[in-house]
Amino acid sequence: MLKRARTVCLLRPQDVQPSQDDMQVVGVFNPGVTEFAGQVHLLVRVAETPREQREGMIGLPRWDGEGREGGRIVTDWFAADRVDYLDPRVVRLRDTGALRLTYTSHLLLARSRAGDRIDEVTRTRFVPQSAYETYGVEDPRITRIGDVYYFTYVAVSPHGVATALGSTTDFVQFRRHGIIFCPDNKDVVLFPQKIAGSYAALHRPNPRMLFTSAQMWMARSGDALRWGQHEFFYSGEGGWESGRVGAGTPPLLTDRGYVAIYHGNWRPADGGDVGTYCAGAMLLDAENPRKILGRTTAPIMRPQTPFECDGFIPNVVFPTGVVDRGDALLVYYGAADTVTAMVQWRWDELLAAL
Ligand code: MAN
Repeated sequence: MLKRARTVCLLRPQDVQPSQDDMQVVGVFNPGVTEFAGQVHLLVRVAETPREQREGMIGLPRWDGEGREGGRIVTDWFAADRVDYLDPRVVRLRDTGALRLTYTSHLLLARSRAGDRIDEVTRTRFVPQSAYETYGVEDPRITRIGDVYYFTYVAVSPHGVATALGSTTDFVQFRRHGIIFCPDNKDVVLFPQKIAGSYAALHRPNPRMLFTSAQMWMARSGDALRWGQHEFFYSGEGGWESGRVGAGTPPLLTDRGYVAIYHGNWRPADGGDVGTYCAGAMLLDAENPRKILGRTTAPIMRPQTPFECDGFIPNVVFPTGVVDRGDALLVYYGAADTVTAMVQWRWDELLAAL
């Protein structure tokens, strides 16, 4: 495994105020990251659960925005014995068979000058608004294209788990461009420039397909809004990638090609458990990024530190953001679905491992 030059835990749930008084923050993780105006900007996923507890009941949160601005979180209460836990995050309601999340997420902006500590947790929040976001918005990935900072994010609702696109030029006002990949699809990252005339994205369609395990696909677009020309990209090679694979950080162009950090999941056969999430790296051809030139066969990162091994979902490292610091690569990730952390690698060592 690649040697980590440095690992820092940047943000914990107790560092963040809940979005409303009756909620509590249980996770601040999976951040979208970019440099803007000389500072590292992080759009952090904030997961909240209702503060109130009721005997024999479970409270499941959802956003009551009905597409309006200024929506808020309401809690639906169910008898605990009418609900089956699929894992700590997801329950099935016995009466309807519907799935619900035990928490709900929105995005919060934090800033860092040096990239290795948070200097400011702002009050800027990107909260669910549309009917496709009722159960939350999650896991943003930021790609700068020209002067526009695009971010893909997961939109969760009774319609399924889709990926939507947002954008900003100032990190004050945010535009919504709607759903770009329909349910179920997540782990969408945009490449930072046009390649052979079109934009490219990696995406991960439904992980429960009949004929295959989870696979990463590549799509193209003329305008970064309308996506098509879908092609298979990568399906993992067993072992630490046997449960799931998905894109992690937006690809970075180097003189050897695009470097992309991705995640793989190993899931125990007996189910129930979420399994272990590790990270790997890929080198992609600059002219034809569907061509994988190199790949770290062993994970470059697996859960090791206490905050990666213990938390809401133990044993998860989930890279979502990247900053290029010349001789070093800063990779931002969610650990144990609870905290935001940063790992630093030396470029020369990472490239040698590819
Ligand atoms: C999975 C996990 C969760 C997420 C839901 C909905 O269960 O990735 O983190 O909340 O999907 O997207």
